Amino acid sequence: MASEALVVIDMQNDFCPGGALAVTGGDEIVPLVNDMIRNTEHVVLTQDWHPAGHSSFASSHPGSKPFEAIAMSYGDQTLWPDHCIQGSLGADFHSGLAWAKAELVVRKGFRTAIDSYSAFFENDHETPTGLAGYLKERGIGTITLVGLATDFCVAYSALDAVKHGFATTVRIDACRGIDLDGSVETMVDRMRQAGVKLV
Ligand code: VGL
Ligand code: ZN
Repeated sequence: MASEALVVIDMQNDFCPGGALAVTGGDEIVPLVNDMIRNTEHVVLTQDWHPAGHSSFASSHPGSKPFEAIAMSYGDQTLWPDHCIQGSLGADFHSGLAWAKAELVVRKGFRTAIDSYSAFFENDHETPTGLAGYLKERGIGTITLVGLATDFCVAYSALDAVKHGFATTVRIDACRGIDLDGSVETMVDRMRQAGVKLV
């Protein structure tokens, strides 16, 4: 029988207040996410995990500033402050997150030349992370997504989940967004149109 999983996206220090790419209210959702972890049988976490000098960092492109977009071989890429560097404190999960129960941690963004918002594909929309195969092999057909950030990693993960045929819910109350130029509204619309259930 197909079962379900909770996928907790990027609940890391750098996306919480005080972090390098802080999402407003990012830490507020920790208690709710913990309740959901407690109440779901299968839990998967993602962890943004960049090498120093990653190509998504504005610091790797002289003359560019964080939050500008540049053209990469795989399409437009927003540039970010240095964040979630492999092994750094900023890349650790929020200290209040009840992560111990997780059956899998998917790390993403570890290739210098390409960013990865989605838990399923890198930003070329081609290179798989392995998560779809893992879930399918485990008989998991239904997923609920929570975490950071609504308009980037959560949204792209949800869109790819639907493409893979998973029944996909985003618990919007357990997410917080970065919101660059209305990107939360844009991505919420895109998710709804794609058939993601937004609760
Ligand atoms: C994210 C920007 C850069 C996210 C990760 O988790 O939404 N956003 N890296
Ligand atoms: Zn990142």
